[in-house]
Formats: sequence, C-alpha cells, structure tokens
Amino acid sequence: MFDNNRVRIAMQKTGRLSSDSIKLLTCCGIKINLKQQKLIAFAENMPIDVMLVRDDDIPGLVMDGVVDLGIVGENVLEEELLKRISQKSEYSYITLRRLDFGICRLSLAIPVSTIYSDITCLKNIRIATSYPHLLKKYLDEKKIRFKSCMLNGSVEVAPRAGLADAICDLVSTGATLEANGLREVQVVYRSHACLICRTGDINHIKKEVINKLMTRIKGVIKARE
Ligand code: PRT
Ligand code: ZN
Repeated sequence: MFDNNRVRIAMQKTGRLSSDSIKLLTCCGIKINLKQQKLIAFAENMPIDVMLVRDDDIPGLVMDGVVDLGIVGENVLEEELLKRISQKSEYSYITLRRLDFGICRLSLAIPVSTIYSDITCLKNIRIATSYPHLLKKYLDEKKIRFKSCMLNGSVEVAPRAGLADAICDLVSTGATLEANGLREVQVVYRSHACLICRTGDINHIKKEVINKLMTRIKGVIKARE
C-alpha cells in the first residue's frame, strides 16, 4: 500500500552506481530488504522506500515528482536537463549533495592515427555519442560545427565500424579508449554521482526524514575522506 509519509528514493537497479548507492544507505544505518529483485525495496528501520530503476529514468522521476529523492550521475542528470530545456518541458529539482562515487568524465576521443593539434580539428566531423545535448552545448560554446551519430551503446567501436570519425563517451581509467585505438583529446564534462530532491511541497514528516538522511550522508562521506 502506498504510504505518503514514506520517502521514495530512486537509484540504479544494476550498473556502476548500484552497489555504491546501496552501500551509502547501508552506511547511514538504513536496513533495506533487497532479497527479491523487485522495483521497490522497503527500508525496515526508517520510512524510506527504494525504487530500483534504470539510471536514465532517475532524473525524470525526480523532475516529474514521482519520487522524492534520486541518486544519479551528473552526466545523466545534465543531459536530461538540457533535453527538457530544448523541448521546453518541466525540469525543476534541487541538488542536495555531490557524492564521492561514480566519478568519471565525458570526453571526446579520436583514433590514435588521426592528427590532432587543437579543437578546430573536430570541425565538421561526425561524432558518435549517447550524450548529444552535452556534446552540442560544449561544441556550440567553442563555435565548432559537427555532425552527430546517436548511439546508446558500443560508442567506442563507432570509428572502427565506419559510423563516425570521433566519439564523445564516458571515461574513467581510459582502458576502453586504449583497447579501441582511441585517444582522449578534450574533456567535455566532469561528473560524480549526486543526490537530488524534487521541488514542490514535501510534508514535514518526510522533510524530517530527508534532513536526518542528509546529516548521516554528510557524516559517512566525511568519515571516508
Ligand atoms: O542499465 P542502466 O541504464 O541503468 O545503466 P547504464 O549501462 O546506462 O549505466 P552504467 O551502469 O554503465 O553507468 C552508470 C553511471 O556510472 C554513468 O552514468 C556514470 O555516471 C557512472 N560511471 C562512472 C560510468 C563510468 N564511470 C564508466 N567508466 N559509466 C560508464 N562508464 C563506461 C563508459 O561508458 C565506457 O564504456 O565504462 C567504459 C570506460 O571505462 P574505462 O575505465 O575503460 O575508462
Ligand atoms: Zn543508462
């Protein structure tokens, strides 16, 4: 039964942010019953429900007020924000805290054999990416015209497959780029996971829970520094 006094928090079901997100809540002393791989898990000792979803759905769930909180990469959040701005849709949310995991960068990379001196070398080339809005914002600011190729996966193989001249993708260690014969040439966006909150009315019972959670998160992150 849906209880309006329980805080709903959306986090990634399976992927790079899942275990760190769950670990953060666990370190905050929240006991989550994760036994069944269901869409919703219930905290046993605090009025918190955890919605386990695809990371791409989290900004929208918060911006549309379906959940109260979300843990998501700033890259996914900013891309959704830029998309909504371009579509003139609603996009309000509050960032409560940048978190200490999910650290990566969105970068432009080209085949190692391609000559590169500066960003003007990217003029009019075709770039494969899953982040078309972040890429456009960055290259528009630099006044570089380009052609895009939208791919939701396997972006790093696009140049070898003849689909694009360059890519704009997430990088953490750089091993994937290297394995695909690519060289990172520009950082477009630096990202961490973050905790976001919906705007609009939140009742005082939920506000108290959110404040308590924030105090604990602050303490957990401080202790890990
Ligand atoms: O299924 P779902 O849609 O929920 O997950 P997903 O496959 O879309 O996302 P997932 O789990 O891959 O990543 C979730 C979030 O983790 C991203 O949105 C980032 O905020 C963060 N993150 C941190 C990363 C990386 N590091 C990362 N290295 N996301 C992806 N990668 C990928 C990158 O796309 C590339 O394929 O890892 C590869 C590069 O890694 P290195 O170490 O070889 O450079
Ligand atoms: Zn995703």
